[in-house]
Amino acid sequence: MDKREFLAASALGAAAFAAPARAAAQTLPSPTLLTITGAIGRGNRGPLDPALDQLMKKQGLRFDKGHTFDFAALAALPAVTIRPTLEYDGKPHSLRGPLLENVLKAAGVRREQGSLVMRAIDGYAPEIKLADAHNFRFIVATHLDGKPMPVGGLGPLWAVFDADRFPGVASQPLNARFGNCPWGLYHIEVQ
Ligand SMILES: Nc1nc2c(c(=O)[nH]1)N[C@H]1C(S)=C(S)[C@@H](COP(=O)(O)O)O[C@H]1N2
Ligand SMILES: [Mo]
Repeated sequence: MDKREFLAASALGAAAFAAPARAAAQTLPSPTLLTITGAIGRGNRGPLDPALDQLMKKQGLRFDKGHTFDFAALAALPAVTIRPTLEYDGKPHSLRGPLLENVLKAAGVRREQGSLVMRAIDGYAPEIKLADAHNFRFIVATHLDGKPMPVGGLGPLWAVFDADRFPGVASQPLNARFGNCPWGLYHIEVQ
């Protein structure tokens, strides 16, 4: 086998190896990462289960229906990439994910006024106006520098916007720009 044939054969081999892994990943059930409640559409899950929804119960959430997204459902929405300078290391990083606005639309949110409480796993829960979600083009980031974000880091989801691109925000010091950007996002209440 010459070098070209060998490379072609090993590429085929790699493809044959990767294909079943991909198929398995597609059929494996994947956990909900984000639940949206409040003024949503029909929803795809029922009320808070006080026995089994322990984190949400502990954080005082109540709802009679919700719209849930797993990673694939979020990744299936059109993604945008932003490149804000992060306060953690003072460097620009790429963040990719669907526009928050489109995630809300996919959950059947029809209103344009009102507010959102975006809740993170550590209980941090900033409230922003729906209009600001739109004006600042918030995204629900699924990837940081091309990689999914770990729980324990900034993930699995981060509601964030391109702070460098808005003069009123970019004029603030780095550590004052991201107060409305919960990392570890897992729940949004539409009010
Ligand atoms: N999940 C979560 N996100 C958060 C915070 C937090 O405490 N928890 N703090 C916010 C604030 S006030 C700022 S200034 C930035 C940086 O805070 P941090 O160092 O706590 O991440 O993240 C924002 N996002
Ligand atoms: Mo802050």
